[in-house]
Amino acid sequence: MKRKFLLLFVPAFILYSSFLINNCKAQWIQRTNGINGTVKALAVSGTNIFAGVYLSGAYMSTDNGVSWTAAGFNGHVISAFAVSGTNLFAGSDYGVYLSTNTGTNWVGVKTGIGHPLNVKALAVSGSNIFAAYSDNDYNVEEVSMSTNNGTNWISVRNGLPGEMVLSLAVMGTDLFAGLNNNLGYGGVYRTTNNGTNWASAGLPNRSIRTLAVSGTSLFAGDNGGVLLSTNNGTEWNWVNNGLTNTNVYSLAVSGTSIYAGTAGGVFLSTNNGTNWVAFNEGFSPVPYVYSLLATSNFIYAGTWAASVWSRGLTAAAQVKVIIEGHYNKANGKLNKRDTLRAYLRNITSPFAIVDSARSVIDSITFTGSFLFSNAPSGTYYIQIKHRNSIETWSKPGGQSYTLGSVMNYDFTSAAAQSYGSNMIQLNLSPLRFGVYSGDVNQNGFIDLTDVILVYNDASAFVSGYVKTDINGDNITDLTDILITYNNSAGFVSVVRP
Ligand SMILES: [Ca+2]
Ligand SMILES: [Ca+2]
Repeated sequence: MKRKFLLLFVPAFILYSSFLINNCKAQWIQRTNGINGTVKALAVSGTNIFAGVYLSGAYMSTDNGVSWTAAGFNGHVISAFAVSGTNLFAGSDYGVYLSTNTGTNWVGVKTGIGHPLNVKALAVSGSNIFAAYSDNDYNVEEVSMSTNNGTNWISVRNGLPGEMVLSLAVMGTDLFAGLNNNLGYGGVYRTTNNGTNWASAGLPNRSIRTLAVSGTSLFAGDNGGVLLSTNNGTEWNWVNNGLTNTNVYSLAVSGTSIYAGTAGGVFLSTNNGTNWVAFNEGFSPVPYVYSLLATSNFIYAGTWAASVWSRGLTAAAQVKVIIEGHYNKANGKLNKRDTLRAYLRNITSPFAIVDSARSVIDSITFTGSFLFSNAPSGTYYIQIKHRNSIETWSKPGGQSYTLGSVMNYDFTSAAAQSYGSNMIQLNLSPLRFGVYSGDVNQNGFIDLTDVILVYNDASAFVSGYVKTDINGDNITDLTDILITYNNSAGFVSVVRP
């Protein structure tokens, strides 16, 4: 008998555990509101996110990638952006353009005379702007520099072979260029004097699609994976451990996190490339990631034919809440770690939902980590929903939320922490309050209907993860009937703003 129980219990527990883990993590969300197609370039300028969509021009988002509007270059290719103060440069198939008003207007600052320039890469080093481009008519590969925000340009390619420059990266006062391998050169080149001279910095015969800098570490990505040099290109080592797709198109750095965009999604290394882990939760299907942008709060992936995806990197809101039925007064813990959904809602009518997140409430700390991905900084009500408890809102006036900062909220310390003081006291010392349990049919009232639902399941000896198990012991019985009955006798119902 015991053996049989274990055999059933173990697979159920594994399923339940993986369910919990998946629900705790932030996920990639595909952004298709106002944008679609192949995204080859991403940039942040102030609080605006820019995306270059293949043959569709530039797009801008003012709400962390949730929605997008066209920002010029309709019908064109944007392969690179660069930001210098409030100046935003775009590298297009018609040359370099500058916007000083976050994409409202663009002025051509490096365009061909009578023929287009196909810009591949841009970089800002101090007050200097570098542009790498192909001259479409004369088929010449060129690198130019401007010291005055694009008004004048000089050629700075002395020492570079005649290969196309695919990528540029700045480390201190040095500039590195990643070359295509079409004419038998390829590799990485370095200049320490703003392009007056370039010298080889290794990796000959490789097409370097992307370069990224983290401190004194230089990362290069190509079709064989990621290479790392910590001595300005004198030596390179493959750092592909855990990189299950080595077809690398893009790299991004945020703090100590290195992200690699590949033909198999995104990989993350938090130890300077020593190990990588797949960072693909939410991708469906897993896209080719052509471009990456990591800000302090979000990471953005520009994909082949699948638009922009974004994912929150922010610290999660810590919300402390007790489900009445789950509280065990004898040991001061919860009978069950259960899932809650928290919503951030506007504080003015009609109190629209701005964001939502799911988390599991810890049975000892009564706290769940809710990672909100959409909401901008502001003041919100926190609304809590649980599968068989009364929907409960935070206290009047709302809570201040700052994107990227941890928001703490404690529903347990006082009844008045809930809107309308709509909670039940569970304990005197320490003083604890909980969310009313027993709204089995989730209609906002605990009444005879709920009591009958619990009674019927109790009569049928129902067990397991069911809505009629009010106290979280996986059995529906008299205990559950009593909790529901008491709250129905007290005419408990939802109190909303
Ligand atoms: Ca009900
Ligand atoms: Ca029960």
